[in-house]
Amino acid sequence: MNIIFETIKHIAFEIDNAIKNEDLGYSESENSSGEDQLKLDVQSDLIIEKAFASVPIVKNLVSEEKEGVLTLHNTGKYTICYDPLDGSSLVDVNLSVGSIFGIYEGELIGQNLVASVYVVYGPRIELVIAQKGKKPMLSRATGHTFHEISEITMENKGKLNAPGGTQQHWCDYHKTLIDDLFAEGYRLRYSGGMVPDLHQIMLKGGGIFSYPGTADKPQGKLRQLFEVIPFAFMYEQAGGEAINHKGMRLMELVPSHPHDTSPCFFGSRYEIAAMKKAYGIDA
Ligand code: FDP
Repeated sequence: MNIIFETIKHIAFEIDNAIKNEDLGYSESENSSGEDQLKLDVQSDLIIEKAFASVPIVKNLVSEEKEGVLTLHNTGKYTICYDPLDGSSLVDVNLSVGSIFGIYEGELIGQNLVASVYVVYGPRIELVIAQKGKKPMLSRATGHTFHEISEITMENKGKLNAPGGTQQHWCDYHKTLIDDLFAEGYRLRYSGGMVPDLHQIMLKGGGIFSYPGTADKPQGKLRQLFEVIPFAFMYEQAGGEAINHKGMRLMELVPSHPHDTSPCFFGSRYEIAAMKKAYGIDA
């Protein structure tokens, strides 16, 4: 597994370099979800594919930017599902973006995720690794080296509220949840980049990030294999919780297609309990 983590560190520097120096325009293609691809999306995807091509333990790659599964090494053990540049539409306004990696062993279902990693490209490059039975570990880059900073532990209750999805299409009980949290003193923190938004909530102790199902997107927007399950694992390992609109752990998701999405709620215990109450889910 360490070889995978080391490869991701190498990838992080290459993608950071591309973000800082390459063309920010659109490519001529769309990804599997029908979104226009930036040249940077395509380039980041290629950087990752090239890097894992020389890591025999990696059997398959599944990318947010590609349809289907790419087999690299038939004798490999792990499938890496990744979003090469999450929130890439924020690069042109110079906000933080990220890469997310879910490492699965066997069938691509939540309970087969064995580790997850994300990278935040912000004023500094930060990387968080989560493994079973351990608190997520935050590392920060200085020069071309990552240094471990600290384990991440979420508090029981936080102060931040990151509400995704178009408000116009929220259902009444979701609106009530969000309004009640603000009425309790929660502060709005939503940049439109899942990685920095979830990173901020974890590092500041807690809060809630939600991307619900809405009238226009009943299954939400965020992809199960590349975004939802890897972050659900992070939050659970940090002492938080991650559930869907029915109260099911996101780690129990069984995607039927690599690009399936799911409504999702990530938070500390207090805010997830508030969400369950607002949604009428038995505790
Ligand atoms: P983006 O489309 O820019 O890649 O992955 C999807 C994502 O960003 C997340 O990073 C982000 O949290 C979400 O979409 C933002 O969606 P909204 O614009 O609907 O808030």
